[in-house]
Amino acid sequence: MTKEIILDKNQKVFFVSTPLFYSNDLLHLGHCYSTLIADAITRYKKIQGFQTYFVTGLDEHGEKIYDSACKNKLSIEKFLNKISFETKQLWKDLEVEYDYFQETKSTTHQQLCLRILKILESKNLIYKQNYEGKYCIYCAEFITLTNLEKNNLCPNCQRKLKNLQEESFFWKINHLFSWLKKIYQQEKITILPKFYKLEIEKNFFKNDQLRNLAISRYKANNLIPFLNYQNFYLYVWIDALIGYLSSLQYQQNSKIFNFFWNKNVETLQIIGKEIIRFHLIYWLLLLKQLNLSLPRTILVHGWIINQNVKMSKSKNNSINPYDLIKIYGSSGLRYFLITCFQIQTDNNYSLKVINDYYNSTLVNLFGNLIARVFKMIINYFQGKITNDVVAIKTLKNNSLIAKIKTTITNYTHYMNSYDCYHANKTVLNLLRSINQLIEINKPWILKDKQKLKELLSVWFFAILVIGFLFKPFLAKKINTLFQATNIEIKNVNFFKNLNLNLLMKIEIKKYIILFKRIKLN
Ligand code: ME8
Repeated sequence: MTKEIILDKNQKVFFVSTPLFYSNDLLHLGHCYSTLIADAITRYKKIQGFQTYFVTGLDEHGEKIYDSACKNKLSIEKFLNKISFETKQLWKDLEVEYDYFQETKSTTHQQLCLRILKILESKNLIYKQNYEGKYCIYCAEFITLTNLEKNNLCPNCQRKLKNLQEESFFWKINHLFSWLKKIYQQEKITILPKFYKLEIEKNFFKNDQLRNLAISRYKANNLIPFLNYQNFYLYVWIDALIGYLSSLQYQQNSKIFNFFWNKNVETLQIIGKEIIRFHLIYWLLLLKQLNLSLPRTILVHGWIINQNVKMSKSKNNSINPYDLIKIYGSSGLRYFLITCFQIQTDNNYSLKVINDYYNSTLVNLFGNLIARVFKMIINYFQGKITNDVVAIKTLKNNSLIAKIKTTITNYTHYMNSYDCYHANKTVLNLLRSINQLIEINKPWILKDKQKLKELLSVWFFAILVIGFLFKPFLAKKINTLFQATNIEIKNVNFFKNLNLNLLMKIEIKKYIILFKRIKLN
C-alpha cells in the first residue's frame, strides 16, 4: 500500500518505523504510544523540510494469530483482514499520517522472505541441525540458556515454556560476534536511551559468544514456507524483521529503497523495550549479511502499565483507544501519549492520570490563554488590531519575544533528539510565563490603549507560535485555532522566520474554547 512518492534529491531524508504489530487482536494504547511518537516526529521533520517515509503495519504470521482466528471462528484471511481494516481505521481516527502500511501476508513480502533465505543459503549461512530447547509460543521466541530463568517460565511473559525437539534450519551468525560488539563499542548506531546497549551486552553477550539461531519451525500453522523444504516454515521474527525491508521495496524498487535506506538518511526505528534483542542483534546481523546500511537510531521506549502490569492484549488490562477518543478527542489522546511520558521509564496509565493531564495542560494553560486573549481583543478592539512599522519595531524588543525565541531553540533541540516530552515542557513553560504576564499586567484595568494593544499583539503572537509548535502533537485541532484568526497556518514557519510582520493586521474571526474542562464521574 503505497502513496505516490516523488523523490526530491535536494531534500534531507527521514525514515521512521514502528514495530509491525501482531495481528492477534485489536491494538491498544501501548501500540498507539509507539505509533503516535513516530507520527509526531515525522510531522516535525516535515515542517523542518525533510522528505519523510513513515512505516507501520502488521505482523500477520505465527501460531498465536492462527489461534485467535480459530477462537473468533473466522478463517485466517477474514481475521487478518478484519484486524488490518480496524488498525487502518484507528490510525485514520488518530490522524496518523504513515506512508506505508506493511502487511506481512502480502505476496511481495513472502517472495522477499524467500529471496533473502536463498541469498543466505547461497552464502552458506543456513544449515540443518537438531534443535532441542525451550520455546515460548506467545512471544514466538526461542529461549536460550543465557536468558532462561530457572522456573521454566518465559522471562518475558511468564508463560510456561514448551520443550521443542525438532530438526531445524539454523542461521549462522556466531562468526559476527566481534563485528556486533564493535558496532556497539564504536557507537555505529545510536541506541536511545543508552542503557539498553549495556542491557544487551549484559544479557546476551555472556560467555563472549553469540549462538546461531534456529529460524525454522516444523509443521506449524500460519507461517511462510521455508524455501522448498517440505513441512518447514520460517520463524516469525525473521519474517517480521524482513517486513521493514519489504516496506522499503527492497529488491523490488531500487530507487525507492536506495533513496530511503542509505547511510546518509536519518533513519529512526521506534520499538518497545521487550523487543530489543530482535532489533539490536538479529536485525543488525541480517542487514550486515545483506550488505545494507544499519539504522542510524533505535529509540526504545518503556511500557504503559495498567493495574501494575504491562498493558497487553492477553492480560485483560488493555485500554481500547476509542474509549479515550470519545472523551478527549483524537487531539487529547495524541497529546497525552506523545507528551505525558518520559520514554526511558515505564509509566502508569489510569483515567485519572489522563484526565488531570488534559485539564492541567490543554484546558488550563493553553485553552484558557487562547480564550482570554481572544476575548480581550474582541472586547477592547472589536476583534481587530493593526500595527504600523514603528509598532512592529517596538514589539521586537518586547521581552516575551526573547522568551519565544529561546522556547523555539529548546523545542527544536529536544525534537531533534526525538524527545517530545521535554520539547512539550519548554512550550508549557512559555504558556505559564504568559499566564503570569497577564496577571501581572492586569490588562482589564489598563488605561493606556497603546500599551494594551502592544501586550495583546505579543500575546496573540505567542499563541500562534505555540499553536505551531503543538501542531505535531495535536494535528488538525490546531487548524481550528488558526481558522479563528486571519493567519493561515500554511503561511507560517517559525523555525525559519519569526515573522512579526504578521502582526500588522490581526483579526479574531471567532471566539473559541479549544479545550473544554472534563470532569470524571
Ligand atoms: O512484538 N506499552 O508485536 P506486538 C508500550 N510483532 N508499548 C507497547 C505496549 C505497552 N504496554 N504494548 C505494546 C511484536 N507496545 C512484533 C514486532 S517488529 C518487526 C515485530 C508496543 O503486537 C511497543 O512498541 O507484541 C512494543 O514493542 C510493540 O507494541 C509490540 O507489539
